[in-house]
Amino acid sequence: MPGLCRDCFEAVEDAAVCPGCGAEAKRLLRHAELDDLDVAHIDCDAFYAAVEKRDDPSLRDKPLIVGHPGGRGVVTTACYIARKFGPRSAMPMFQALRMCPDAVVIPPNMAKYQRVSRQIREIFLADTPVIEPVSLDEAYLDLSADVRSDPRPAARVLAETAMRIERDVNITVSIGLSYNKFLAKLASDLEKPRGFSLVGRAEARDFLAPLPVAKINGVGPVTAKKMADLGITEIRELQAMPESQLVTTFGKFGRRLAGYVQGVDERQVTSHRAAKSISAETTFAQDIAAAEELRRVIKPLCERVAGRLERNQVAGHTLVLKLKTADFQVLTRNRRLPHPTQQADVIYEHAADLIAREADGRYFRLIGVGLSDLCPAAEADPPDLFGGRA
Ligand code: TTP
Ligand code: MG
Repeated sequence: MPGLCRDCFEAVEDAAVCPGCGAEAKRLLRHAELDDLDVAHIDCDAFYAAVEKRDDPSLRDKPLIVGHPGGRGVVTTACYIARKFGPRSAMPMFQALRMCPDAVVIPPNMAKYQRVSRQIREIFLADTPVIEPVSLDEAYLDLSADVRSDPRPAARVLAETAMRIERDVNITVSIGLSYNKFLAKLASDLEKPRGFSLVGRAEARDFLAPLPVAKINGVGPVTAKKMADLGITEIRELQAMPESQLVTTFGKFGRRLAGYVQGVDERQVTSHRAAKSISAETTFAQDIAAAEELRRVIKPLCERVAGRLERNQVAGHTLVLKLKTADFQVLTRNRRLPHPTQQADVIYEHAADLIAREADGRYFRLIGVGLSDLCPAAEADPPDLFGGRA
């Protein structure tokens, strides 16, 4: 079976340790499809905490929590030493400190993490021009032969990239390598920290079968709850359902889901997110003038928008309210929100406020609500205000 040493990048066949540099078994990659996989997902390990440890070496061996200290604060991330005691992202700080009273707490420094993130993207650019950042600390890379001139296999390029990040940025990353984005993302999470996992075509279905449904890209808490209500908890149960049933049960997302659970994902790695918005609208059977009634109609639309934001793993920073008057005039009202959001109740609260300004007795025949200025879900709804990242 083809193999590769992650420390000296030499090919290894069946040896237990690297014959070139003596690296131990866990530093060796072995996979039947090692040279055929070319879609990567790279995610930094305990990102904010790793950057803080890098900048203050006295913290290196201590449990570290990044987050706002004090009453209502939550953990944004905990280092791997602290995680042994239980603290996790989005946990209330008082609870995390009860589990790990010796933890050092540092408030987040977003400007610094953004700088580090840019530095890492520069390193990725040496590998391929096709990079799709998902949040500050993760990105997909397309390393297929048609987008780059370097003839070395993707696995080899990535092993060197991980090393370069360790050397030049002084933090560690975990890499997932597969043949599509869905599997690459799952793979990067398998052996954190400092992991490198491969999922090939031959084992994809068996690999997916025992995983909980919440691992599926786009299955957030709302969809996971819906599945649990139907008695579906593992991917194997979705694998047994025909696509038609998935579409009936989960709407348009059911089609994508049907592919995912069989290891099929047609999404391309795209360097630039198309500028777009997510919205929902409805035309009334009879024209409406009362603000109260307009608010009642818009509520399910806000939920629909929130569901679509969640499934697309994005959040929106600008709310757009659309109204069409009985005489077919279209009004749109924009509001920049204090933070990008993915949450139905936040969308509703602002939409209801805009409705109150417009409902002056005119009759309307249509109402719509949407969010534009989309960004990765990771940047939504700051944890210190809402108790967790959406
Ligand atoms: P993650 O990649 O989810 O977490 P991580 O990098 O801290 O740890 P892991 O090794 O498991 O990848 O998120 C990246 C950063 O985003 C994280 O360092 C802090 C921030 N974040 C939040 O602010 N709130 C959250 O709920 C999560 C999960 C992350
Ligand atoms: Mg991470």
